Amino acid sequence: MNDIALQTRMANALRLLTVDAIERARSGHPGAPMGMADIAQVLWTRHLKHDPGEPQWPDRDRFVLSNGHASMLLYALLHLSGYDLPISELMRFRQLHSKTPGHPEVGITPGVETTTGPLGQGLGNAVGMALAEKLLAAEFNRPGLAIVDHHTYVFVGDGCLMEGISHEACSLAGTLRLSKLIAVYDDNGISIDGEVDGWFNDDTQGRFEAYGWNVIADVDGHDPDAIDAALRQARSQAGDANGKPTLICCRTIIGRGSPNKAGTEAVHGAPLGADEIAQTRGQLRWPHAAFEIPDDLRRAWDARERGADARTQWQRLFARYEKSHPELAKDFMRRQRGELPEDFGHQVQALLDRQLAATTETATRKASQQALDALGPHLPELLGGSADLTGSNLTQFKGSRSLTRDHAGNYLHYGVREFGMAAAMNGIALHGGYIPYGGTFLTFSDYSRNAVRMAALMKLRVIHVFTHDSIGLGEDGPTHQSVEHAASLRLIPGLDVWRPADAVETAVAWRCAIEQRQAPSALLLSRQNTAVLEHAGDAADSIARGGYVLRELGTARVLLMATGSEVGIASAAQQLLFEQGVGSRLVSMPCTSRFDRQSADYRRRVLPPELPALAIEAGHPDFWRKYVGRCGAVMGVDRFGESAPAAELYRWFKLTAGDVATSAHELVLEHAKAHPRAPVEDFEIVLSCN
Ligand SMILES: Cc1ncc(C[n+]2csc(CCOP(=O)(O)OP(=O)(O)O)c2C)c(N)n1
Ligand SMILES: [Mg+2]
Repeated sequence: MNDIALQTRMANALRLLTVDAIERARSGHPGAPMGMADIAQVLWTRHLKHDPGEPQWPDRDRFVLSNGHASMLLYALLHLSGYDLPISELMRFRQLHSKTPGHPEVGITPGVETTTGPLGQGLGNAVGMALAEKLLAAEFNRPGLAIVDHHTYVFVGDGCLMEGISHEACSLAGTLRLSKLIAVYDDNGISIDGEVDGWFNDDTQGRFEAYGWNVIADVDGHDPDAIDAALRQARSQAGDANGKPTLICCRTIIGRGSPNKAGTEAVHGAPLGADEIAQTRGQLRWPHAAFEIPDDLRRAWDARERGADARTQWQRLFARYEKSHPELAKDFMRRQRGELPEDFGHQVQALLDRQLAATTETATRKASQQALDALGPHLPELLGGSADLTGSNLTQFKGSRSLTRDHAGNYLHYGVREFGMAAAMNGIALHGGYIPYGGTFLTFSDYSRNAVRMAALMKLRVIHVFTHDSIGLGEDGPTHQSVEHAASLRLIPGLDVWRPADAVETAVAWRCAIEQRQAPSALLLSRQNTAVLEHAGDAADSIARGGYVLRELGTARVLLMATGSEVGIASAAQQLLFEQGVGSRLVSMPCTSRFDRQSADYRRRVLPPELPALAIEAGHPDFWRKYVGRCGAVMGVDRFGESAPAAELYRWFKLTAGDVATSAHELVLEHAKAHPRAPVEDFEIVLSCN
């Protein structure tokens, strides 16, 4: 297709759908869609391999709109290409429960590959997608049967490239030579505050070349032939072993087509207004009413036939692959569906049996490695890694292979790039074929936090291994000791935060995280050894409920609830209390969100409201208030830590078994005072129990 006039009209269709939808919603960002319309038209009609009738087809190209505020561009593209996104949905842009939310959201609009809006993260997702493609190709392709062979295209704006994550993600992509990653930079010189020259004056070309990227500079982003040539050039080297990712820098005019606002920040994020839209129609010679697209343009845009052809071709290829490699083909499809191998349950059971019989104290990070050692070899889809803390996070299991730019593998040394790692893991999960997990210290979860949040929003099976989870890490001191992190991660809706107490709970946490297909998990693990706890035979089921009665000692007058390394301490306190004549119940709460999802009846049975409750966790106490109530008590750490050996810190912060027993006593007394009919005379109150 090289009819320039037709292409310009096709791009103008994107522009007008954008401005009309935004005007109708009285909200949105017309600037970037109008500026990138020509680029989008060329990419989507001449290069992108996609099938609107089958948006999930495995070998489609991936398209990511990292500058997600340009969402109307994507909706217009999907609509015109023939996806199940009728014009009525474009007319409901940004309205409650429409298929056209404010920023693109995966799972809501067919054809949207990832949720974008937090600038820079889409680029991080795209790096993960391109990596998944490269690894999957290395694993599954056979001579003459390249069943995995697609590109990842990502649009980025100035904002994406200003964000720090773009450095992490692009440095990694260059290092790993992700040659099928093609980023298109909307170099319009404008962001919200105005001309970016005052705050973004990098040599972008030099920067990306230094990362090991190909850079195609100075492309006129409004010249379809120039854009096409750049895309061709980017694709031509994409299959080479030494190929590089490509950045195409397109000079564009933000809001192009708007006579009075183009080229200014005024068009970035506000409706043009009726007058300006009328003038835009004039300037673009667009005689059609709002939401009206002439038939010839509809035909030119319609990608259904071309898409179905491409998919059918792939299906034929896959049928041949299936014939010559039936086992591989079966495994490929299983992994695409996100299903686990048939023997997964058996492997988990064997691990659980071993851990239930174990008698040595172990750190839960070590128990996590044992779980990986047991399960990893049977789960080829596990794709692990760490942000340069492999030896501390214990994330690499026996027999797993480190991948490099030249060798495939199932373990990635992400380098010191926590946010980049988390965003890439989201991309890997979105791509399909892998279950990504990655490690860092819990304290640095703050660095990755928004990507963890995005995983939860997108309902992705991504597993974060956060070790060194409290003051219990000891000598590294307050910079490394988590205080508020467990509580604050638990506030992310849809994220299961596990803080297992021993090897058995750790094994169950891994099982649940792997089986949980529609949500991310964070495993908070100790550096220091934790006690060996005695479990009932059906422990695995109880643990999977997120909270359960671990031990009842005597007739309970007080309820102790704890997580992670503090369960052992609470258990020792329970013993002390018992010896002093105070019965208690010990509840382990390895995953509060799972506990919250249990029936009200179950929750009441585990935490009977009449029993005064004391929560113990070496972290911020506020979170536990919802479980202990106004009359309960919480023992935690509400200030920053200190540098010292772990045992000394537990004494300093009053989190020893003796401290817990003392507090439990006080609570029992207070409760007795507040509830005079409680039978306090039955047992001896000992106030000092050191
Ligand atoms: C992480 C993050 N910070 C801030 C914002 C708010 N924001 C949305 S668009 C934008 C400006 C982006 O500039 P640019 O990428 O050049 O977009 P253009 O104005 O060219 O469309 C900002 C600051 C955001 N979406 N994400
Ligand atoms: Mg800009």
